[in-house]
Amino acid sequence: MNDTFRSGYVALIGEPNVGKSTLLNALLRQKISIVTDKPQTTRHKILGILSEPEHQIVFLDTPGIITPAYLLQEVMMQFAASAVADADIVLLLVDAVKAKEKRYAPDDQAVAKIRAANKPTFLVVNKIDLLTKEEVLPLLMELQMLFPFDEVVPLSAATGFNTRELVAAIVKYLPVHPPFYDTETVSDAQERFFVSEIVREKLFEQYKEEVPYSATVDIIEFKERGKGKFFIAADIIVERDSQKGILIGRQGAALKRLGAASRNAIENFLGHPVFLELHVKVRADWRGDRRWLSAFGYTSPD
Ligand SMILES: Nc1nc2c(ncn2[C@@H]2O[C@H](COP(=O)(O)OP(=O)(O)OP(=O)(O)O)[C@@H](O)[C@H]2O)c(=O)[nH]1
Ligand SMILES: [Mg+2]
Repeated sequence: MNDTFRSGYVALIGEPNVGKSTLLNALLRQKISIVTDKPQTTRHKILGILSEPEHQIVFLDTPGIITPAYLLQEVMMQFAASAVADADIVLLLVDAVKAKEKRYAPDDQAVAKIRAANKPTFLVVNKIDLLTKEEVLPLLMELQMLFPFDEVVPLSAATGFNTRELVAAIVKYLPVHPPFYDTETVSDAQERFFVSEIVREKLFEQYKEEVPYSATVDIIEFKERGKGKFFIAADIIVERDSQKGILIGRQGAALKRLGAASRNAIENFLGHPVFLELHVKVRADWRGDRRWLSAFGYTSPD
């Protein structure tokens, strides 16, 4: 390594559903953070490492900023706050369409958080594939009034448009520092975390409204059984018997569908055949119980 190598932490912050996880995956050219069309998909601080010859950027994907209504959401907001605290640079993401329709400007909470952090802050206007060229410029002018952003970058995480430009802008602000992680490493999380997230993604895709929000996935067993075949047992935890019923479905049909979709995605991710066993359990009000939260991996940072 030479003395011009740059490395640092970059937090992705914004309201739910603006495309933070999609952007992380696009920047890494690899899917490490789950994406759905529903808000509040991400519940953790998810680290993704982009290593290039002259720099290493450690991205932190975070849960969308909301006013917490229960303990799980409070922990989610602590993850977002700790990402801002860890960051050398903060990216505030907004959804271009919502911002244009004014249903969605970067809300005061997110701006207040980054203002207090007093760090280089970029405004990233995502989903511009959904706007016409003529719509983009006036929108950027308007959004710049919100905060003295160091950079404003319109892009599309979905198509990849302008994502290289974002990386180039980030590199300008990165401190000179040796890489924090081995340059082969993409994340600090274990395979079993990604597997639990994949099942959670399928839950969001398959079930409506309350079930995905009341559910979490707990990996009970993860081991190689026989040659290159993995045995994975996971509990899906919900808060009430009625949710368990919905999850399982008539004669187990819904759970079977969930298992098949999850297994497929897990096999793609691991690159191995997988035997997946899912069980549904009820833990009343687990989202509001500190001990259950920590048992299921939602331990508040620091
Ligand atoms: N058209 C378009 N859709 C996008 C783009 N980026 C993300 N999306 C979609 O927006 C939705 C939300 O994306 P996510 O990446 O899960 O958003 P998020 O900000 O991580 O959401 P939370 O984790 O809930 O805070 C998904 O349906 C994505 O496919 C984009 O650039 N263009
Ligand atoms: Mg997300």
